[in-house]
Amino acid sequence: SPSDPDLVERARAAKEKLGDKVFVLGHHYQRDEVIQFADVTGDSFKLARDAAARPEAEYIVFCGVHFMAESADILTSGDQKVVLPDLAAGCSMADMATAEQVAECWDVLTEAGVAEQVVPVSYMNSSADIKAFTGRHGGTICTSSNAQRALEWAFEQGEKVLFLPDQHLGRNTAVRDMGMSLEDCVLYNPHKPNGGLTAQQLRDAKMILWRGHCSVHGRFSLDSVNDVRERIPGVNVLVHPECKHEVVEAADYVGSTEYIIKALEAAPAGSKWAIGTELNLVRRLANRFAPEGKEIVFLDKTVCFCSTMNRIDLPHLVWTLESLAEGNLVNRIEVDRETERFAKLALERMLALP
Ligand code: CIZ
Ligand code: SF4
Repeated sequence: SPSDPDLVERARAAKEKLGDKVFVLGHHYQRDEVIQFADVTGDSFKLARDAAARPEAEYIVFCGVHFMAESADILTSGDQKVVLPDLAAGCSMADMATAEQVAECWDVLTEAGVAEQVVPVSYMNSSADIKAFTGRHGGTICTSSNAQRALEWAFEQGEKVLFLPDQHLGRNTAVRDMGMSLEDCVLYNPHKPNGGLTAQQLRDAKMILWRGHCSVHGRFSLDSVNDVRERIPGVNVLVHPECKHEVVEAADYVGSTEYIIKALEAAPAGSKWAIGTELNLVRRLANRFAPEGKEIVFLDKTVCFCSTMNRIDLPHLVWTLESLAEGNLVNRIEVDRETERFAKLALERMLALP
């Protein structure tokens, strides 16, 4: 159990024994029982950079999901070992775009005669293989904070963007933030021949959206928004751009995790907020801001954790820290050098965005 004093003490003791050799990263969506042992918290990109800023730490324990640990391995030095406390902590969205599917998509674009005009833009929430594909084809990575800047850059390099793997972030950024129309976007379905698109559709499109989504943010609906407005008069609806387009259109504010936190910090006492993002984070924010008189509720009526994020729990963290303290390197995440080279190229293009 989260408050099991024996487990809490064991985690504390193992961490103390490891000292500066270990640095524990906690993603915003992690459980409280894990977050209490994090040296820093943040979104996936901030955490990867925080890890790189700690070269003295031999072990980076990444409390998050697999693609995040890969990104940390790519951005840290070769001597640092990135460890994921449960290897089954994947991301269903990242899994929706495999290296084989994306290579096949590029063949489809080539046959339609458009590949030369296409610049890939891949969301941070993707495997190292997809980041490497992006780097090889002249594209960049983006986060939910800089997606618009990444797209603006990409449209300076070419006429079309292939956006991977989150259709919602791609569509919301193009339509809501950049004034494109829904007709400028087409959806590439990797499970259909030619992505389910004709060569003419590919030639006409500006945004080719990969058919991936986040199962957590995808759960919010227009009904969730209408219900909460009825339940809580005067509520401000604030959602993450991984939500469906209709939800984003109905919301009052849209932004990344860091944006959500800053908006709540700046909110006046007495204000009411319904937040459309992962539940561990929303609950922590609700508790943190309740003493300031800010009422914060989860946008949906039903609970909605990220099940893979939640795989990292206190028992897994204790096992990981005790293993490392005994000199056993467990659950290392290591990206091969060739993949790392091109994935890093794509990440560096993002870092160089204006
Ligand atoms: O939905 C996620 O997994 C997010 C927003 C992750 C991240 O930190 O970028
Ligand atoms: Fe993946 Fe969604 Fe979970 Fe984030 S919240 S790790 S995008 S499934």
